[in-house]
Amino acid sequence: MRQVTTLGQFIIEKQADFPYAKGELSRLLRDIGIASKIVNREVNKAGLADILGEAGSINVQGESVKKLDVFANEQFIAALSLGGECCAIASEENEDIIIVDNKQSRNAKYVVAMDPLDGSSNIDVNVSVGTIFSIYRRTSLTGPGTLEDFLQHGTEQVAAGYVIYGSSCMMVYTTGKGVNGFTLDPSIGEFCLSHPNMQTPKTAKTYSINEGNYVHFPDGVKKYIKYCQEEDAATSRPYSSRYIGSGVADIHRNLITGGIYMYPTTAKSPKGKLRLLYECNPLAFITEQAGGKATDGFRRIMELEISELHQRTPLFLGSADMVDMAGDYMKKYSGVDAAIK
Ligand code: P6P
Repeated sequence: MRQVTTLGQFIIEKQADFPYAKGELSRLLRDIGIASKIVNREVNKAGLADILGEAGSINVQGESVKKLDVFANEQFIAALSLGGECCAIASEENEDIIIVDNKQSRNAKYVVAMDPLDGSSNIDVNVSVGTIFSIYRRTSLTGPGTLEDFLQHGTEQVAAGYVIYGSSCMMVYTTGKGVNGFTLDPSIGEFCLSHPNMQTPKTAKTYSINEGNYVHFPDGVKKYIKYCQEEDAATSRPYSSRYIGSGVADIHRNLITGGIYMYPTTAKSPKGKLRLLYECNPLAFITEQAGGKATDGFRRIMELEISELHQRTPLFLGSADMVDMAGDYMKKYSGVDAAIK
């Protein structure tokens, strides 16, 4: 029988890498894993709305049917609150931070930022969606968590990860010592190590961007897209355009096969669409730990100043050489001043 390492076993084994760890981070990751399994079960039933009832309705069991992003948000908040290892939560679904104010959590040393169900608009068409999470050590000393606990550079992240609810359910996370992927084995209800020490190729032939926004892209992005589309056998061009519209799905594919994901400034999103705190920083941490890069077109994502919980930023993320080249085009044709206003 092939040796199977479950997420729980792996977390405990790796805890030894942190000599002063007393298990809090391990339990926090366990709590996230539990909520992910519950969300996965509901996501897999999403196509049965006719049988199970539409969001907002009362189903035949007399239960109120929630929109899946609301359901996911509630599951992660409940798991993190019950686990007692984090003192505050920031969520894409909540305007303000959520103070976890029970006896055990009040003085817990971690805060968690999350997008509980990224790409949820794709659920009704059976496209993969994901959860993104980021864990910081609180900067406040004791008592209820504060907004300032979240306004830290991405380089201060203690751990980050995503869960992809697709053809299989996978959790991919890092604690700063590499990236590891776990696939849910429904027969035993455990996440099992399936992608140890993930490394993303330095270059590849896939670019991911919503070209419907082309007209309003910065000139540097337009020039880079044209570079990707030119014919040149020596550099395997033209590249392939792959854009699912669900960031976790696009970024997970590119992490494994190599590629670049870009969400630059657009007319509709003049500061970029994706959120720095609970989308870009965690995805950047994972990508860098896998040997890739993540910038806003000019600067390293994880070094950007953050002043608001839901702050947006442009995102160029993936294979290091591709992100570098896109950055060269941005510097040459879009200039730092033009892109940061
Ligand atoms: P658009 C989902 O809403 C998301 O935040 C990412 O997951 C995804 O890559 C992007 O937005 C899709 O945005 O504007 O191309 O539909």
